[in-house]
Amino acid sequence: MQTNKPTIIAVTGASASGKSLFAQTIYDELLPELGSSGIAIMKEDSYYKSQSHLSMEERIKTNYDHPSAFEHSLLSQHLTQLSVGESVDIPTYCYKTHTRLEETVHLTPTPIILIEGILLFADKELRDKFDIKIYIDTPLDICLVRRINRDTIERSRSIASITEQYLTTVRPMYHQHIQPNKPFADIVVTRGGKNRMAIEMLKAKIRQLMNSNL
Ligand code: UZR
Ligand code: MG
Repeated sequence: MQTNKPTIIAVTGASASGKSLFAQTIYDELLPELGSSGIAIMKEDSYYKSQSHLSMEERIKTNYDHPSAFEHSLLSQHLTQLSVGESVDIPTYCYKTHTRLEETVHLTPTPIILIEGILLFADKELRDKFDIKIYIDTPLDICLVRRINRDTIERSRSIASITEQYLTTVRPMYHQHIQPNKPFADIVVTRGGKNRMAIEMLKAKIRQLMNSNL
């Protein structure tokens, strides 16, 4: 039976900045010692709104880099539920069909919850739920190269569609809704998931939190 409120650690930054790798590395390296009842990982991407009511042509035109593309209210509600010890069912999103799938992922609260996503700092209500706020500060040209490699392989995209999306939404929305929220961060991390010192410092902080919870 868990008594203490979970510590929620948010990792944000541009698309393909290394957020997922940063959060996943911390999770993978702490899992053996903390166990799945000690640490959990979530993605803001799971909360993309389903575009199932639109034609494929319209789905492709949707601006997925704007805060309104996410059901932040549901994410916020889930974080509140986890904070009071309740389990949640996290939606599953498919980037290929741009829809929410039937299946959900059941999550029971853990003392440490990592969450990563591009627009986590864009909503005040959501932002206020985070105990530790981290911003991954990777130059946009590096993000673009990574995004081309990733989206052709993992998200079934053509280079033409990636560059088109990049110019119409990814880059402008970064300047409007991601980078301006950098000052909300407690910690700004360079080099994303490859910054070993930042990873080690976060792991040390998490271990300290776990020990003080005992
Ligand atoms: P990360 N995205 C899609 O390309 N299609 C979707 O159906 C939903 C999201 C992209 C989105 C954003 N934007 O830049 C990225 N575009 O997923 C966020 N265009 O995911 O942080 O893992 O890069
Ligand atoms: Mg990612």
